[in-house]
Amino acid sequence: MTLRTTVGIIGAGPAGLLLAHLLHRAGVESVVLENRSRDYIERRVRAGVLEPGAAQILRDAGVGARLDGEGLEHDGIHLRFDGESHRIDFKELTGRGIFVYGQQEVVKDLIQARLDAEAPIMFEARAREIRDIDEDHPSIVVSQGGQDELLECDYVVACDGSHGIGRSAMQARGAVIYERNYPHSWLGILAATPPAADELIYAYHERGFALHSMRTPAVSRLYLQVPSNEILDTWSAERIWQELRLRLHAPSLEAGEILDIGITAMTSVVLEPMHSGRLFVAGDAAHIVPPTGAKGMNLALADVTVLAAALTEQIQNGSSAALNSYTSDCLPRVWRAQYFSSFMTQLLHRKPHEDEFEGRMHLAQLRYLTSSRTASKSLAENYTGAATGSVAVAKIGP
Ligand code: FAS
Ligand code: PHB
Repeated sequence: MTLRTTVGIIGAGPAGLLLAHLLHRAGVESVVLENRSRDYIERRVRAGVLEPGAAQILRDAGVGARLDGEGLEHDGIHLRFDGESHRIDFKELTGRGIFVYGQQEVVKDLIQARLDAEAPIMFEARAREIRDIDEDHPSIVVSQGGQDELLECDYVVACDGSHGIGRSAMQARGAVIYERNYPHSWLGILAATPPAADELIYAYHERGFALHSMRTPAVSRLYLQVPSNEILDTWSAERIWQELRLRLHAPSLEAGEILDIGITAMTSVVLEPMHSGRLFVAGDAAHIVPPTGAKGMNLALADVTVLAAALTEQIQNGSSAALNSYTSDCLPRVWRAQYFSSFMTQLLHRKPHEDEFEGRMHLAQLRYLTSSRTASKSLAENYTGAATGSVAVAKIGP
């Protein structure tokens, strides 16, 4: 059977769902294809920090009510190292804070909005192939319930994450992948225990990095640096809690039921360009950042905000300028976030076999960051997304 829509969207993560929602609000039809079940993606625990700009995008799109009602507004973070704890006051330094609101909550809010609008979203529907990308009507081969269907579109947007068919389709058309892999991963847990502090704690420790975050006043989100080839089974609950207390300098951190556990590899990836013909790529499908800078979800939401406006301009007014500049409009922000995420990762993680000279270099940089207002402000601007705003660019020459 052949289905028909204006924009075919692969993936119901933050990128695909927000894109569909923004297009719907602009009067542009789309179909969202998601290969997992609704229950699976609403329970998938991932990112947790929204920049104020991303929070405003969700509010302006009419899906910010629960964020404002249940999200935690934080004015800063803590950096801990060598027995010291230093607060970086984002609000005082930049006038901006951050919002702690689980990615799965963003996904739930956007799915609900899609269903309330009675707009098409197909769960357990796997996009297998993208065809005729250079034609006016590209199509997507979709497998659902053992049946293959063809979704005919005017445009295809791959929001299918880091292992999706969108990225491979772009690479087959000559797109280039820029990549860095880090020699460590994060072991992350979601636990039914009250946070040990009111704000996030990023801890540098000779045993390895640790991060204290949260979801609610009763649920904590915690991470430990582990070797990149770590086996989860080697980590008992007791060992996890002991290591977290030690690295975070948080003896009062209470153990609680572990509700979710997983290991996430740390890698940096950028795909250039992010569009070709009638195929566009957004979110993790186009770029991956190590989570140390809390940028992944924010970049995904920013990409599709740009793309939704550009597609609407083309479809409703026939103007292709914004669509043609999608890649060049997004890449400066993506690389800025890459740099900051890499900076935070290298600052806070000890590489395997680091010697004491390198250990003292970490501490020297951390002491500078927490004693210099200029350095603290730079970190605060990058973390809250202020650094990716419209920076005035001095024109050289006449
Ligand atoms: P997503 O990966 O969220 O969504 C892609 C969707 O496409 C998925 O639902 C997938 O099922 C679907 N899909 C894939 N192939 C398909 C196909 N062929 N057909 C149909 N559907 C298909 N970021 C942070 O900032 N902080 C964190 O702590 C953090 N932790 C993370 C932990 C893990 C395990 C992972 C994988 C990522 C983490 N991230 C984190 C990054 C993450 O938050 C991403 O930036 C965010 O999910 C990006 O959203 P999307 O681009 O929508 O991609
Ligand atoms: C989270 O709360 O999941 C989180 C917060 C900050 C990060 C990464 C993850 O840098």
